Amino acid sequence: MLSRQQLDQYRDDGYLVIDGLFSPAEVEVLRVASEDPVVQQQLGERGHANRIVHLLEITAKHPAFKELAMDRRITDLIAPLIGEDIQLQHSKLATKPPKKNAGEFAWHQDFAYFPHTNYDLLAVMVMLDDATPENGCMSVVKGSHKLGVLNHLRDGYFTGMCLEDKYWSDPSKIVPIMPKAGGISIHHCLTLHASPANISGRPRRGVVFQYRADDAYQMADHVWVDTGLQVRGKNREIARCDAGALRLPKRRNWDPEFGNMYFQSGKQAREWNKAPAAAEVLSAES
Ligand SMILES: O=C(O)CCC(=O)C(=O)O
Repeated sequence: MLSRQQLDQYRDDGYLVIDGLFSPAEVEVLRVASEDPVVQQQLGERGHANRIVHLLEITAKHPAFKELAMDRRITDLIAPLIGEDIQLQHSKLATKPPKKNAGEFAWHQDFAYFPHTNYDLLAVMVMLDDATPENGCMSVVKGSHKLGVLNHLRDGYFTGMCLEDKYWSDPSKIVPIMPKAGGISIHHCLTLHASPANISGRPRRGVVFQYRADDAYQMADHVWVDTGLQVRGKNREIARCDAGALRLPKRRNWDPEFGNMYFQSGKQAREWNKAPAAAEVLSAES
């Protein structure tokens, strides 16, 4: 259960750190799962020895991670923040290499990647190693979840990073997020956050779950294999639309899947739309 003070902190500052949620033995089970040969092979293919890797769909790669995503200690804790009925939006193992000075992740808001019909989404990061400034722990801009969606686009295309650097220029607003192994951080989907390079010479591993209220419907970006996993309560099949006007994260060279705002038309209509409209042809002829 979150205390009144924790609820107020989440509402006012847009983040929380909770230590000691999982025991050292449970953390060890997760570390062993992250050493699984399939997981290690996929991390290797993505170059985790030299750069930050977010290995997505981690709940589908080892049962320990699916159990963790559904653990009542997490889902009951976040219910007062986003509601009783909760789905997973995505999951990942977030690794930073032991190689010094690698693993930086630029300032961004998660919601800008995958806009939904409302803002009841949050990320939980379960630490498998103590998070410290040396190993590139996340930092947040306190209170930035109240700024709305900031610009992450250049020339109309999504860049994956926020372009409004004035928001992290005041050091008094930057808070390092330092849960110990077995602890978690929670941040609102609009909280600006980043993580610097790992200079510790040791790995930094965390499991990230993005959770959403079941009435938050996704308008853009990927639908992963575990997107929509019901982790608490039920799916009421109601889309609550109170996110306002949103610019969607259009990507270059990307064929969007069904279920987002870029895929709202039938195959034939898309073909027809590529040809000049009949009205345009007529006006050109006259
Ligand atoms: O792995 C990290 O340190 C960055 C995580 C992050 O920014 C995210 O998952 O959105």
